[in-house]
Amino acid sequence: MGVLEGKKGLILGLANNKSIAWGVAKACHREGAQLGFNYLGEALEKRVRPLAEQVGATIVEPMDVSDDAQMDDFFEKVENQWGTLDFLVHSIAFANKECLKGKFRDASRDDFLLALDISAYSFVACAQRAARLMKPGGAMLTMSYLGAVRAVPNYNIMGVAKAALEASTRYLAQDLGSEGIRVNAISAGPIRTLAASGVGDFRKLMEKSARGAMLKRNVTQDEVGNAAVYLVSDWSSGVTGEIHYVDAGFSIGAGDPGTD
Ligand code: NAD
Ligand code: 0WE
Repeated sequence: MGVLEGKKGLILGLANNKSIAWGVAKACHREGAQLGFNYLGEALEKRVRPLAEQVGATIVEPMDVSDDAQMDDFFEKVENQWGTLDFLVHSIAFANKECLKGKFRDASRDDFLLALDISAYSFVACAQRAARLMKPGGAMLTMSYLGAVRAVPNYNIMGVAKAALEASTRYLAQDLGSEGIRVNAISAGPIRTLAASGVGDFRKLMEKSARGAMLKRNVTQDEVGNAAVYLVSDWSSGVTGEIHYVDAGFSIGAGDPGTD
């Protein structure tokens, strides 16, 4: 009997079988959860629907998190089909590609607002709609990165967005704590996904991160998935407002692999 047996959960941000959301989906399905997904646009529907079917999804609907009307429609469908919700996993980020290289200071107002809107505010927008469907025991989870708390070369505006996302995690935990709903984040080490493939020199970053990690390797989508199961399940019932690192120990080190 899986630890998520009888629970219904949304996994937002599945793009393909390399997505962190896919690692989370497989782990949650293995543990007995009933799952629902969104997709961004018709191009991704072709990829997302077959994956969703593999894990027996009962909801697969479009939602662009930059559009309040699409968000309302999506959560209305969830309410009509499921009535209640036990957990939500937010695995969504976006910034203009040109912002992930060169100088942070070159970001325009629109670049800044877009990155913060899609990568940070969208978690708040999901939380306010999901909370209405949750009973005490509900749990929400988002995906962050070390660039929230350290200056990582080229991560730039996304680091500012992740800082806002992590602070939002704490304030949502404060708001929803009295309703018995927990809110946490995973800070994952670098993983080769669609969002990472657009990034120049990602191979270098992966190599450096493996060398600097205590485990001398990088983490996988499946490892993030297993940690996600813990954070959305009753096993973590005493944990909220937490940023849980799944980074093979990179962040406890000096970040400089030195001469070893
Ligand atoms: P991914 O490309 O597979 O997932 C990103 C998702 O965001 C996609 O499904 C995309 O459709 C969705 N998205 C973007 N804009 C959207 C919008 N307007 N509306 C709805 N959905 C939108 O890449 P991933 O690496 O799995 O990223 C998932 C999360 O994990 C992100 O928050 C990312 O910052 C975080 N993260 C990634 C890494 C990494 O190295 N890959 C490390 C730590 C954290
Ligand atoms: O959060 C991320 C990536 C987020 C991301 C990626 C892209 C690429 C394609 C957001 N927006 C876009 N926009 C695009 O057009 N990560 C944690 C992975 C990542 O990205 C980096 C990293 C790491 C790690 C960019 C620079 C430096 C390090």
